[in-house]
Amino acid sequence: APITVKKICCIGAGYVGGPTCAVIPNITVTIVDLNQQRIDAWNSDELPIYEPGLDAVVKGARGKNLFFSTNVDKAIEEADLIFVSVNTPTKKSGIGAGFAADLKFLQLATRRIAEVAKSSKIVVEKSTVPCRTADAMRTILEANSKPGCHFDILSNPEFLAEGTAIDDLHAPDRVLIGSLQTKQGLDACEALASVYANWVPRERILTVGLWSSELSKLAANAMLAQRISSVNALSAICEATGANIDEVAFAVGKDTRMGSKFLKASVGFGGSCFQKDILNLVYLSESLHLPEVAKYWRAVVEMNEYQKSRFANKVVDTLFNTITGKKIAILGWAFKKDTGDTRESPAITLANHFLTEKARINIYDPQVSADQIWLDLTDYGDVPAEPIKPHVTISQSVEEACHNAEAIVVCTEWDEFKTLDWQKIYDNCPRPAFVFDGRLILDRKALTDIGFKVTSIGTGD
Ligand code: UPG
Repeated sequence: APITVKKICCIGAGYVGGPTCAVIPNITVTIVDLNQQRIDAWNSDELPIYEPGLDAVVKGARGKNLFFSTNVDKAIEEADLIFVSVNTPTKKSGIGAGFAADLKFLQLATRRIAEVAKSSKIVVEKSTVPCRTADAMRTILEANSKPGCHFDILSNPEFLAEGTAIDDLHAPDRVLIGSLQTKQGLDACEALASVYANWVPRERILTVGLWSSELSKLAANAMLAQRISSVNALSAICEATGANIDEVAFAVGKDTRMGSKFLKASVGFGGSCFQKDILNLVYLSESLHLPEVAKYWRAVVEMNEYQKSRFANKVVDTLFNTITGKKIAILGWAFKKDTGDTRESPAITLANHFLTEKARINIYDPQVSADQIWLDLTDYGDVPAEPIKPHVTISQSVEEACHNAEAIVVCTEWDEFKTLDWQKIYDNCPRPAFVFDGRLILDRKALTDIGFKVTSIGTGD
């Protein structure tokens, strides 16, 4: 008989686990995490992550079919299907440091499942992982399982983007499930497909082999990031020639073979996924003795680093080759709008660059806390805060951040930055007043008419 999933457990209450499980209807879902503080936050009025629409979804389901708990073992025992969505950060030391993913949390979770389970389970790898991880999980589970307990491993990578997570989850372009192509593997695959079929049309649920599923996730992110690096590389050519990157991207995107999305030039891509996944792909290519392939993908990350430093240098150049002692307002700290997430945010790179040049920086972001900004500036405690403290101010509003600023640098494309009272801001700035649009969102003409000297990405004038 087909397997019916009645109870789901999700290990890891982060950006992926929380939203993905919150949208599952009709089935009891318990999201567990060892971090008591995070679970408390999920159970409170103030959720631990900011995501448009998430509040309503969580508050509508919580206590009905959605539960948050630190009792990992109980949730594992009761579930027929377990999502593993723990974090898989890039290794900081040892083999593959700086490239390979650290699978410590994933393996701990897998071992826990093997130890605690008293009945058969479907275990779903949801975290983005290097290829072959599902295989490793399978080995761990099979080596540790009790008699009568059988484990099926599925790969089910998540494609949601932060800032649009709820919409992406409600109407995904596709759901991808990878399984072993055995009878049992295919049955498990069908059980998970039936969970999604509660709200996703069947033709959007793709079923493939384990490896293909894992590689598709890395491939999707690498190819998306590659589009941004391509457009950013072209933006440098535009600046040198007088062409306009928005016009070029628009013209290119009209080709239906290309499509118009993900062609926005910027100060560089950020977020927890792109760089990490590409580096995983680079590492995989190298371990497979494919150095040319590794080099190809590595260039996407290198172009991104170049874009960030190119932009930072431009600020310094424009301010007559020195920013020492000058006040610079940084508008936006999150890696993109509509999220409070700052992982790999280009704003961090820019801020560090400005601090190295001995500028004073004023930071404003509508969703990022001062505590988080300090964690980012000190690389989570690795860099001492004392020496930079006198040079950093965290502001509560744009007006405050821009007061007396010699340069205003837009790092995140928050909608509120488009409708600011720029005249008022201008009145409080020394002359000449410089604005740097790292996201191509400002009305260049309107700002120039006020008197600002505007520099944006990918335009020569
Ligand atoms: N970006 C640009 N130009 C564009 C599009 C995006 O500069 O045209 C930047 C954006 O500002 C951000 C980064 O690229 O800094 C990543 O943006 P986005 O992909 O929208 O956000 P993520 O939440 O990181 O989502 C990516 C994939 C998603 C995947 C997730 C985790 O889009 O499919 O699930 O990473 O792997």
